[in-house]
Amino acid sequence: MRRLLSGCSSLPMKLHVKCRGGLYPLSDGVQRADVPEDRVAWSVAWPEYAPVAYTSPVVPGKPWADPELSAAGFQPRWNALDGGVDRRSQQAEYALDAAGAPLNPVGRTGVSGRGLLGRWGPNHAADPLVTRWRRAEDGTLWRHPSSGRPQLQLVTVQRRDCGLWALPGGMVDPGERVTAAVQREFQEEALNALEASPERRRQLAELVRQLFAGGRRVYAGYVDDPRNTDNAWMETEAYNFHDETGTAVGAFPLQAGDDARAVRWTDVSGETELYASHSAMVQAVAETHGARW
Ligand code: RP5
Repeated sequence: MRRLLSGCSSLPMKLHVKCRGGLYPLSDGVQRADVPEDRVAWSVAWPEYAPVAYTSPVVPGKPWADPELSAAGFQPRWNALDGGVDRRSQQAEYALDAAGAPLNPVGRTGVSGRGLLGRWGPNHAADPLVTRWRRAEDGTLWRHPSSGRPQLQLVTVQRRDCGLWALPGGMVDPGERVTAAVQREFQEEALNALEASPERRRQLAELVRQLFAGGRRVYAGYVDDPRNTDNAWMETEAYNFHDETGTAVGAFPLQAGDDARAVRWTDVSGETELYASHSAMVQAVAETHGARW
């Protein structure tokens, strides 16, 4: 399914592939109810649909999580900015089910509740795509032997939770601007800023601020994240920060931190397998730059 989002590239993104079928991540055996492709959409009537109810025991009581829908005093403003918490979807205005829970705007996932996600409805993230050109040993652009196209390299991190390589993104904190979150997450995951001295942290922040000043938004919307459920799902805003000469990012002292186990420059191509639907975002960026895919 291709999505065309205003102000963003059209992404060749398949939706509900990674959040449908199989075991729910880190759940100790919670099996998603089977949802055939032609029954993903809520518009297809399916009275017998029986998703497995699951909210991970790690969620309740966390500062980043909502309470249960029935909790006293919890009166969320759906599809609206709710204090610091943005409950608006970039995908579509969402409906509520009979119990008053937001319904995943893309469709069924085989699991109800929140799974590993804290918010009912959209859980907003920010993702940086930091790119440079792959270069040959003599410093000239490397070109693919048959297509003659140059190739992008991308900063990726290995996630601690599943071991997959991913964009170094993360959740937007309540009240935080997305452009600030994308810089903060890059510093924490790809530069290990949380363990740097205050002086070093300031230097890293300045390096990132300079490169990220020229960022371009490449996607805003739903993410096919394996944690998604019928009532809680990931959305992101992704920005490309491209260093044409490679001189600015050459100064980045890549070091994994926070949720990242490892960090590296990855050569980008159609074989690049990444977490959730990150590959589709990378493909859009490669095409924009006329790079090999
Ligand atoms: C993905 O999960 C987003 O695209 C983002 O990269 C990530 C945010 O979740 P955490 O890395 O904070 O778990 O859906």
